[in-house]
Amino acid sequence: MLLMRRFDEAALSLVQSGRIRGTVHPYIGQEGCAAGVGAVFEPGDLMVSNHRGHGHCIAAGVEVDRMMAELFGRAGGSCHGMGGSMHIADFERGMLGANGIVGAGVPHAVGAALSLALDGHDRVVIAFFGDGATGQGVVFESMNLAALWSLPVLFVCETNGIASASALTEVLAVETVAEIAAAHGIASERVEGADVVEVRASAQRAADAIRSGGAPRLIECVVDRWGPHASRLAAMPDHRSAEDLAAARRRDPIARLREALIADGTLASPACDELDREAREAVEGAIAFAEMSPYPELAKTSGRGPW
Ligand SMILES: Cc1ncc(C[n+]2csc(CCOP(=O)(O)OP(=O)(O)O)c2C)c(N)n1
Repeated sequence: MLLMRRFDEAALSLVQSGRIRGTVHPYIGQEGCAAGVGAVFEPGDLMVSNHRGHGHCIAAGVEVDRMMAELFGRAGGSCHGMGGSMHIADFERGMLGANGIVGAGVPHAVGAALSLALDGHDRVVIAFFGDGATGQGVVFESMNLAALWSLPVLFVCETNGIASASALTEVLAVETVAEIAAAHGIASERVEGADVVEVRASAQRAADAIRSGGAPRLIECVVDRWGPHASRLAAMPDHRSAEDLAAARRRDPIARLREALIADGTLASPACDELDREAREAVEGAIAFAEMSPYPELAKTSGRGPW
């Protein structure tokens, strides 16, 4: 979680200071979900991500050096600098790709799961998506096929209650995404995303059921995003109240875990600080790696350039 937090704080400031171009969607506040679900991700499992995908990539084990080089558009990136923040993929780690089109990764996960099922593997495909993706018909179609064919998909919806500028309550006819899963015959659990221990336990139950030949499952992680929807040079307006944002910050999954670890004697405060220092150093190292990495040679990657 610390690495995810420090990575995205750095990404945000790199865009705002103009050192990198494009847009990044900070995962700040939602780390409990990727860390909890990622804890049950095993070698051979697969994952698809969305536009807010840095935390998911870190959970899959993608190296932050290669992620940062991707943000800098450099050849050392996991997609040789040709993907950028919203298209980080690393097949060796099982990360099939982030995706800038809302909802579009979900059918990829179902396709990958069909392939695993046909080959007889006991692997799981984790599909991260946000509550806003439920406005996309393909998400319903994907759930339907996964349930109909008993495919090994763990759908993970990160419900932060807002899709860019649209509140979930204004765009969804039901109250929870778990209800959508139920309508497709998919068993689900709704968990507090700020409680990484609870998320992990829920993910473990779901993954065990899927690996033992069960049908797909869904976890709805109720999370908070208190950072901006996206970092751009010109800030976007945020429609949420200052009180709501302050309350979201108070539910910080990292602070919560730190307090719990100190309270039960697992880690002392200096050890927690040390972990944070290591995360900051890893991100600083990733920036140095990215800046030293050359730009991709377009002629080698495509006959006509990247577009
Ligand atoms: C098909 C499509 N429509 C609209 C957009 C613009 N857009 C980018 S992110 C986003 C909000 C998505 O909300 P959600 O899936 O809940 O994820 P969150 O940003 O809340 O993490 C929108 C509308 C897009 N990228 N793709």
